[in-house]
Amino acid sequence: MGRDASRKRPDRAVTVPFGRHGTGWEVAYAALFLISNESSCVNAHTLFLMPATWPVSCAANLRQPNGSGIALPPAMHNSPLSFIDPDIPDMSQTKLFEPYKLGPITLPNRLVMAPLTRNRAVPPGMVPSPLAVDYYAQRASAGLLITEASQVSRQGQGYQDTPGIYSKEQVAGWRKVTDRVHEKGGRIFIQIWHVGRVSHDSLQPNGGKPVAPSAIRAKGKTFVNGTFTEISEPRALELSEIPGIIDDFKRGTENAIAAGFDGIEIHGANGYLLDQFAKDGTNKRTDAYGGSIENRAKLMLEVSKAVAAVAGPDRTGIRISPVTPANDVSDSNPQPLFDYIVDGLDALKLTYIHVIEGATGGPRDIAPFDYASLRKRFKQAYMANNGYDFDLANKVLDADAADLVAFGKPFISNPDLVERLQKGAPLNEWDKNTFYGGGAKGYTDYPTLGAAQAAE
Ligand code: 8OZ
Repeated sequence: MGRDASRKRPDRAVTVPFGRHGTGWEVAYAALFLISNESSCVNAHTLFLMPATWPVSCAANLRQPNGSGIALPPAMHNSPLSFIDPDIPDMSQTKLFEPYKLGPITLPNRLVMAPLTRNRAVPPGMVPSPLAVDYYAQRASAGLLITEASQVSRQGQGYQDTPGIYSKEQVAGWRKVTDRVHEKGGRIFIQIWHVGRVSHDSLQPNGGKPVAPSAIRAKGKTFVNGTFTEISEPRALELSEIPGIIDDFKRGTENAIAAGFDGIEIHGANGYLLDQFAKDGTNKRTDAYGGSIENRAKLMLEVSKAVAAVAGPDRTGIRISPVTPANDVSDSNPQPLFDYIVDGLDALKLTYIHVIEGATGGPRDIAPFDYASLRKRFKQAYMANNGYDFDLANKVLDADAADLVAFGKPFISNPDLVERLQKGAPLNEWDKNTFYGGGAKGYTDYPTLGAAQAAE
């Protein structure tokens, strides 16, 4: 850490370490984190199925543009006066803080809050928690907020207490979120998903099997009924069921618009249904949705087309993860597959591709892949994600290799991440024990810089 950071920062991790004695599932998740090498750069997406050996990386250096810890001197903590300190880089001049025009929406900066699963929806209706209103509104200074993944149908749910976007009650719950975010001057997209095979019978309508392109069980666990459980054996979707899946995404989009969202992000990443169809490790179909690259990419592109037809392409983005091993997914030749997919997304004129570079929450270089090829093929915005720190984010923006950069965990613990980075101020550390499930603790109670200083 920088000079006085350890003394001055409102460091929650120091006061709320792994000593929680709860019996909730957040504790179980935390245990999994401990198994997974305590990697500070493992993000929310990875805990279930990722190897245990990834190196510690980005948490502490997110705000360190020059590789050394940057923290405000005491005088700046306490004084409204600003002065020039040669040791403190002027971070407000970096490209990360420049506005960006995303279709019809002007983003005041290039920092995007990544979709982050928080598992606090209210059962049985899977309605967004009233706390979600505060949680998202607190983070409204992000250039763009992307919500946690929200299932387009009951069949599309894979984990306990994730919110949906298929019922009137869910729309009403989300409407409260979007209204408050807009009142606070923010912009918010909803991420819509179908988990496919990454689910459990007990979450499925009538206790049926989760659906997949092919009946291949994912190695790994999901969290249901308060415990970690093996992912269930899936069944292959009938060809005749596929239009229904596309309709579910379409209805989710209509509902999202009714709920006041500024746009939609399709979850095409991390080994969920659309990624399962695209990749040949999970798709062994012999019909029009299997075999060739064109056939495997078909569902992702058809869903994209359907969503864009409802929301408008300039309000439709998609998240992809060409080489991630998340949720036991793999492809024997991802470059031509994703070159083809991105050509298709470009033809649909979607507003952004959100690309998880490398293994979700893990090594960026897990497999060779030419992301510049995707950047070249896609004329609208390129949103980069995975293991970015302040330095790398500015580097890729300066090199025009990306337009936007999505950050995950730092946004969990820093509602005012943008302001903190602009000021070179210390960051709160996150408490892994409260990532998944629970209430306000670790959700809406992380202090802003102003609140932390007032409390000092
Ligand atoms: C963490 C826990 C459960 C799901 C993803 C939506 O992997 C997720 C997710 C992340 O994209």
